[in-house]
Amino acid sequence: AANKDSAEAKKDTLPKAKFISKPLVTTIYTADPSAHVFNGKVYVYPSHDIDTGTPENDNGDHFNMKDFHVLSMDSVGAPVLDNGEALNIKDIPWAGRQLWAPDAAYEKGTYYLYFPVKDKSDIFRIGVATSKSPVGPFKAEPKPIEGSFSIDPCVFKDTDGSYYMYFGGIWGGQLQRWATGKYSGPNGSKTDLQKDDAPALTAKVAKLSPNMLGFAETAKDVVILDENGKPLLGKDHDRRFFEGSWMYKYNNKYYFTYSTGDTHLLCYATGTSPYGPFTYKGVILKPVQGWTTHHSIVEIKGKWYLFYHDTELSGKTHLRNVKVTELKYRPDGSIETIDEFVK
Ligand code: FUB
Repeated sequence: AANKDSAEAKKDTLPKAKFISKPLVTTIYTADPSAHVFNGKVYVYPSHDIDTGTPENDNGDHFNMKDFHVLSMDSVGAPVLDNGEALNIKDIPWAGRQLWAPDAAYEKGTYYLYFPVKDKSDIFRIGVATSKSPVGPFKAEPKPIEGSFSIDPCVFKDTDGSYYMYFGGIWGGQLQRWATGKYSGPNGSKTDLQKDDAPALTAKVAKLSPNMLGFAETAKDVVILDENGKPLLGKDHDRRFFEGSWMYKYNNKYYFTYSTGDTHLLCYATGTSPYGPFTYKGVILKPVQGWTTHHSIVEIKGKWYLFYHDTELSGKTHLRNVKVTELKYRPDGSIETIDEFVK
C-alpha cells in the first residue's frame, strides 16, 4: 500500500507526458518484464522495484530489490493480476543483495525462475528456483548456476527443444570483470573494456543442461557484427551490447535483442544460429522516460508484443513500471521502430 500511495502521489506532480501505453500494474513498481505464454495465459516475470533509500550510483546500488512478484493476464488488454510474492531474497541461501531482472521457463511439469543476485562477496551470479505453478512460490537451488556470472538471464527454447541462456550486462552488471574469462576483482574497469577501437564486450550464451538447472557448456560470446561483417566496437555506444538480452525466432531467423544502456536504446540483430554471430539491424524502441530500458518480445494469439518499462508512475529511475505495446514487422522481417511518446 505504501508503494501505491507514493506512486500515485508522485504521478500528480509530474509534467503530463503522453505515453503510447499505460502501466500494467499501479499497486507495486515493476521493471525488466520477461513475458511468456504458458497454457494459453500470459505471465510476466518482472523485477519488483522498491525504495530502500540506497543512494544512486553508476553501479546501480539504488536497484536494491528483495523479492519477485509474477503478473498474469488472460490476454493483452485483459485485467492484470499481481500474484503476490513468488520468491524472497531471504530464501536464496547464497544471496547477498540486489535481486535483478529475472526470466522463466517451463519444461516437463516444472516452472523455472532464473534470476541474478549478488552473492555474499558482492559478485553477481545467476540462480534458479523451481515451482509446480507459473506464479510460484519458487524454491531456490542451494547454489548459483555453476559457470554463471553477471546479470539479466534470458532463457530461450529453440524449435528443436534445446534451451539456451543469454546473459550479461556491463557497468553495474559486472560483465567487464569477466573479460579474461576469470573474475578480475572489483578494481578493474568499472564500466566496459575502456578500449574504444577494440571489439565491444558481448553478451554470453550457454546451452542449458537437460535438467534445466545448469549449463551444459562454458558460456560463449554473442558477437554482433556491423554492416561490413566486423564486430561492433567499444566506442559504438548507439549499437553495442550493454545489458538486457532477449532471444526469439521469427520466420526462421534468430532475433537477438538488447539494451545499449548509456544511450538508452533497445536494438536488434539477426542471425541463423542461436550462437550467432548476429548482424545489427536497428532500433526497436527509442529512449523511454528513466535511465534504464529493458524488454521482452513475445507472440500472443498471432500478434507480436514488446513488453518494456519506463518511470511514468514515479518519475524516479529506480521505481519503474512495466508496459506492453504491439510490435510490427515489415515484409522483409525488419522491425518498425517504436517511440513511447505520442507525437
Ligand atoms: O533492474 C535492474 C537492472 O536495471 C537490470 O538488471 C537491467 O537490465 C536494468 O534494467
